[in-house]
Amino acid sequence: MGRSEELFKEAVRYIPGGVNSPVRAYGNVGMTPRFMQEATGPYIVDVDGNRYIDYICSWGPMIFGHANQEVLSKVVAACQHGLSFGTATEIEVDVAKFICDHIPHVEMVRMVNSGTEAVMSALRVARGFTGREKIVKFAGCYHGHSDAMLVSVGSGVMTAGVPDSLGVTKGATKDTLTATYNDLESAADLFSANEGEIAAVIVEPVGANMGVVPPKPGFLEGLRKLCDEGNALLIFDEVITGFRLAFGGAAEYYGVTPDLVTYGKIIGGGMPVGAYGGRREIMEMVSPVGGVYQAGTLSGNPIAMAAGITQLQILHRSKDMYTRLNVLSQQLYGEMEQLIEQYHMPYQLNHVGSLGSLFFTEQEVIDYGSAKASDTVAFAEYFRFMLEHGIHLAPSQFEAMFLSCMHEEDVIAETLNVVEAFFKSK
Ligand code: HOZ
Repeated sequence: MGRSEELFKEAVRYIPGGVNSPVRAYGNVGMTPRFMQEATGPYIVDVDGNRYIDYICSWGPMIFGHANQEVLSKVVAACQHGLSFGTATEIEVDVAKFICDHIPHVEMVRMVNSGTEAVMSALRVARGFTGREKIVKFAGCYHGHSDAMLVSVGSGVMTAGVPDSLGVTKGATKDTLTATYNDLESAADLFSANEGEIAAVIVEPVGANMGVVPPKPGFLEGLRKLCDEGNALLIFDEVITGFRLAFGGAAEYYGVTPDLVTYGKIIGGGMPVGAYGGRREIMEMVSPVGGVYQAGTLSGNPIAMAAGITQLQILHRSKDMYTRLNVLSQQLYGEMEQLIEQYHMPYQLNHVGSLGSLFFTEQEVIDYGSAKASDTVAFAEYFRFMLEHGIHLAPSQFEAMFLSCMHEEDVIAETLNVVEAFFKSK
């Protein structure tokens, strides 16, 4: 038995399922999780010393690869001054100013500690601003685990074997309306049936928690129009796409401007951070200026801010990093597409920029229903093969692959060799 197995046996005695977040339990790939101990560049190493090429990248933030030295040194320097003050600090102003200076649709921003918190707070602000209660979300989109958002959810809930979470009251979700991703008409129908009652539409501008599902041309633009006509706010959940598809996230990438945006881990360079921001008149609803209450002792924590601003500054000054990341991503996804064709694999590869998912289904994946049609047993076999051959993927059909700019040509080539070996074995 390896050290990972030993640790897992111990972990399940003290932590539900042995993990602090369900997806990483490996439950749906029929294995016990690998416990990781360190990571550098594109590589991650488990407690048994096995090295893998990592395509989780901490679920997105490690866009420069793991253990970026500039980020680490700023974090270490910040630690010397104390870990947390629970007071206002200069670095919070630096981070907020940097974001507002460089993201045109963010005029004010509030730091929180996770994407879940960011969404929960943004929804409250939208309700406070519009004086309305209903929210439209899309099936298969995941916006964190707050009660109101645990309806037709993607990510771990898709593989948990229950339709949605127990413990969420009907009251908590009665104002959550669900539309079909990439189906504008389904959203328009909700607007017609709930005229004057919808506060906001929240969407992952690229679905990335039911596997990667890109928006069809016109989908995001159509949502913008629906919101404008219905006097509702458009919220982009950019926890995954923010600062990844482009510095300005999916909003910049697709040229559609949301009223509010939520960010997650990438804004803290891997530290526990989230944020929400948007137009000044909306953000001025937030306490202590306005009547929408939201607070957090550790929000804007100086260590997280040090990591965050350093990563954002590097990202901004090396804007051609996005070009480079896209070239590497195209090498991976483009060649995977060729291999699928060459070996006549009945699979779908969806990808946008550095995000991608190989779906084990013959039908095009455009929404929750088509994503769920995937053969998760076949995915599990693929996952195990890849892991055994040194490639660390997200342990679920319904998560994304994340590349970093440290996934250079040789790393991609090594990955493609393993993908080809898997296809050959079929
Ligand atoms: N879908 C999640 C990231 N957006 C998976 C991470 C987790 O639940 O631990």
